[in-house]
Amino acid sequence: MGDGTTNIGAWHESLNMAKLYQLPIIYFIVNNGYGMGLKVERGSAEPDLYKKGCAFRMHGERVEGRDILATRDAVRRLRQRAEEEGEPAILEAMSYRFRGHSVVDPARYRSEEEVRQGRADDPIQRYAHALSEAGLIDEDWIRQTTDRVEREVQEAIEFANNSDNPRIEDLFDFMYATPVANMPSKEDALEAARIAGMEV
Ligand SMILES: Cc1ncc(C[n+]2csc(CCOP(=O)(O)OP(=O)(O)O)c2C)c(N)n1
Repeated sequence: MGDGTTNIGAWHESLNMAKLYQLPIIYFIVNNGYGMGLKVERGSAEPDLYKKGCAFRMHGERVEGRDILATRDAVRRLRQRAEEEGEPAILEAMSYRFRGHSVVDPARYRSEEEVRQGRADDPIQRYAHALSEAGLIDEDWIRQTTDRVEREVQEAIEFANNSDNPRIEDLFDFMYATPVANMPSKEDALEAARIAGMEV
């Protein structure tokens, strides 16, 4: 989840239930410094987000999220605890948001210098560097992989642009693993669309 989620009441209720019922859950928070345009320190009375489970006696810790291996190790450890001891935990992965919250957010609430510094610590480049240092990959491999991924992404964008819009009656398909009580049926969705004046 994002850091913004940790200020919502439902999240705190979920922590309480997870601890009471000893559910094997890892709450993995990506703390990228901002919830929409709000700095974490301005939106959360406790900006050390991993501490937010203390009211429920839930273990929490922070990891450098830009360090892929450190993050993997922390998740492994907490996963083992969750599975073997039924101990839920919070893991806060520190990060930085390169762009605005969405395409309509020009991110004027932060300086260009801050963004420049944040971008300088790119986790993908950091890991590529670590792999190069270990002699596992070289410049050629990095270039070829970058080109291949770029091609794949462009193809996916073209596929999406050339596809028909989804149908309104398919709105709830593939959203939940199990049936949800009171979920609108396809007929309800169609009826709502008709009432809204859409052609269905
Ligand atoms: C239940 C709910 N409340 C409020 C919102 C409105 N909202 C959309 S994004 C957001 C903040 C998200 O913050 P974060 O997860 O840190 O995402 P980031 O800004 O880093 O993309 C809020 C409050 C929402 N989508 N859902």
